[in-house]
Amino acid sequence: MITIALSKGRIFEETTPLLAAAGIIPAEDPESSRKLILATNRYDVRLIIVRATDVPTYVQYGAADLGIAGKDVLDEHGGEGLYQPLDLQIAKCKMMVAVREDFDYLGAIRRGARLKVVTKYVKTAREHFAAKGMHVDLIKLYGSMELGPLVGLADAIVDLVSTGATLRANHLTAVEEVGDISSRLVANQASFKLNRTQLQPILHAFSTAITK
Ligand code: PRT
Ligand code: MG
Repeated sequence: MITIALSKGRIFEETTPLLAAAGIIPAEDPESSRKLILATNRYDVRLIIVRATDVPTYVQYGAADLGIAGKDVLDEHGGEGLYQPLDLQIAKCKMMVAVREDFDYLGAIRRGARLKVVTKYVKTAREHFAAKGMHVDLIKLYGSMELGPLVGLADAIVDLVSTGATLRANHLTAVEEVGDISSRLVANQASFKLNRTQLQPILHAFSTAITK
């Protein structure tokens, strides 16, 4: 049995065509079903529905053979025990530094001010500012980072941006790019060797179906 770990929402939606290309059709829609284990049309493939941030953990420990997770999530996890054979080019966005529209970010950097930054992506943010030689105080949040600068919790946020609508709605503006984000196929290293004959065709179908 091949187990694939996925999160609901945008990753599931954008993965559905890739799964179809590999001849895998989920028996149910996770948005309407409350089941956490979904059967597919293939007797030898099942899907498990987990939080996006938990996908690497399930695959690392072998509870899933394959998983699909954002580069943002994988960078924070560290990638131990995982192969990352494919960039699926789905769920694309950018990791950005953003501040209030009225905040002078470049001026603050020039003055050498010590900025307070809220983020869910502490490791990524730490590495980004360290590479720039900037001293920042990082404050970990689990969501709604956009609120931080509005209520005086922080000067800046590090978060994902796709359309920019969330920033605009909260009078924030992106001032710096941290990196491009897309979702990757990840595989458990031991399972990848043991189940090569079952996994290879899925990988091949995914790589052929990727829209660049
Ligand atoms: O939602 P939940 O707390 O369960 O977990 P999650 O947010 O980690 O999962 P999910 O399903 O929302 O995101 C899964 C993956 O999609 C992420 O790990 C990213 O790799 C990718 N992705 C792509 C995004 C976005 N685009 C995105 N725009 N993840 C989140 N966002 C959020 C962003 O954090 C911000 O709050 O959308 C908001 C900005 O969107 P715009 O369009 O207003 O700019
Ligand atoms: Mg979300």
